[in-house]
Amino acid sequence: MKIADAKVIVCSPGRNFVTLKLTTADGISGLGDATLNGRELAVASYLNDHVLPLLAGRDARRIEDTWQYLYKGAYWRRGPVTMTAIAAVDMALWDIRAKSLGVPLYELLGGASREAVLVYGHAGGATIDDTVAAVSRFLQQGYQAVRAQSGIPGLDATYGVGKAKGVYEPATKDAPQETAWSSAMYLNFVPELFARLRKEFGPGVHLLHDVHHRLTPIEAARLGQALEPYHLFWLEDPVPAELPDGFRLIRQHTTTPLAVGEVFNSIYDCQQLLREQLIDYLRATVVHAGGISHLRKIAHLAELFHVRTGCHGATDLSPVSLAAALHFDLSIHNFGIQEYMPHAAATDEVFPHAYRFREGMMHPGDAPGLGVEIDEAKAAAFPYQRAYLPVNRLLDGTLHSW
Ligand code: GCO
Ligand code: MG
Repeated sequence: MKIADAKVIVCSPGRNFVTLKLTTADGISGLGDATLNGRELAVASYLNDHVLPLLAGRDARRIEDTWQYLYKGAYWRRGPVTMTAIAAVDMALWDIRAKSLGVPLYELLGGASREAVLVYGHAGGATIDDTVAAVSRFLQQGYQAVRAQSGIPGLDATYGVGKAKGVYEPATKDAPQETAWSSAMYLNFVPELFARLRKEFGPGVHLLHDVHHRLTPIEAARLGQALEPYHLFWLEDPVPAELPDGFRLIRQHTTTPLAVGEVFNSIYDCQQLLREQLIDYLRATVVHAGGISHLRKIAHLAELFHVRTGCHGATDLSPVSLAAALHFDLSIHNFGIQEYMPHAAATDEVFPHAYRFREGMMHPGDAPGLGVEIDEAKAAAFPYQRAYLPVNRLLDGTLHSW
């Protein structure tokens, strides 16, 4: 089971994806997602220039040893580029191992802990009425959990609200979009949105909301309190995630459940939040947090502190990552919810997959391995396009978190 071939495939079927394909001497291939939105080529170079030369001839079965070799061997530990590159190798090796045994990956991870995984969809609208209509469309499709974002009166563009109906893709070609932000306007508006949503849809549906790292701790505490009557499933990324102490203050003031971690790449980013029980859901994800091997360690640590998972699953995570997340979600005990944004049709054509959605739940399918392939000929028809995530400024021009 020696690794005989390794290549990095960069394509843009609707948006950019970086995919690692490893093939063993006996002809088994595995895929890993290496997409880091807006910084894709940095990971492609890390893999091509520094990792691939180390993989030739390695035993594909030695997944943990390879992980440690790439992590400790680089000397420069952690960071999104490094950890995304390691994640891609790790995913591809798990895919190969499961395929070699003829089993879906979740069987290797301890087997299914549930029948299927609960997912949440993204509803966004320019106004409260539009958001109500968007949530209602998700419920009609069978979703049991919906994230609701709405345009804010007085602000031109808001995170989570697309210009047109359909898939929301914040990255723009060639240059970042600049958006304007006012925390005061936002804080006055959001409770009204959720009051209306609860009134329309009753207590049964799970409602979620993403603040996208924009508040100070005391502002977030105020928002958490104001939203308590509408019992959200979670309030996500209330403050920028690099300061765990910020969550202590929020926690002292509200019982609204908190989620964070889509930008985390290591167990060390998570440990204080877990140990001090400052959050309820951890959003670290397979592609940006070191792959399946590392994310399992994170989830097991979280389990000790009664924190559940809620893996990031926006469309900038490729179908390979989504499949890996679904196998992971199905297998671990402390699963909470999985984010799900369906990919564009062109993406699904490039990445045929076995996972499926039914009545608000997903299942990775029972194809051997991850259950995702890449059609390289189709991928080649969609060359890379430079794209950037937006930047956000306060009304006086000060650069703020986007
Ligand atoms: C989410 C996220 C995304 C990110 C995106 C950045 O909760 O799904 O916040 O929408 O903005 O993944 O690349
Ligand atoms: Mg988010």
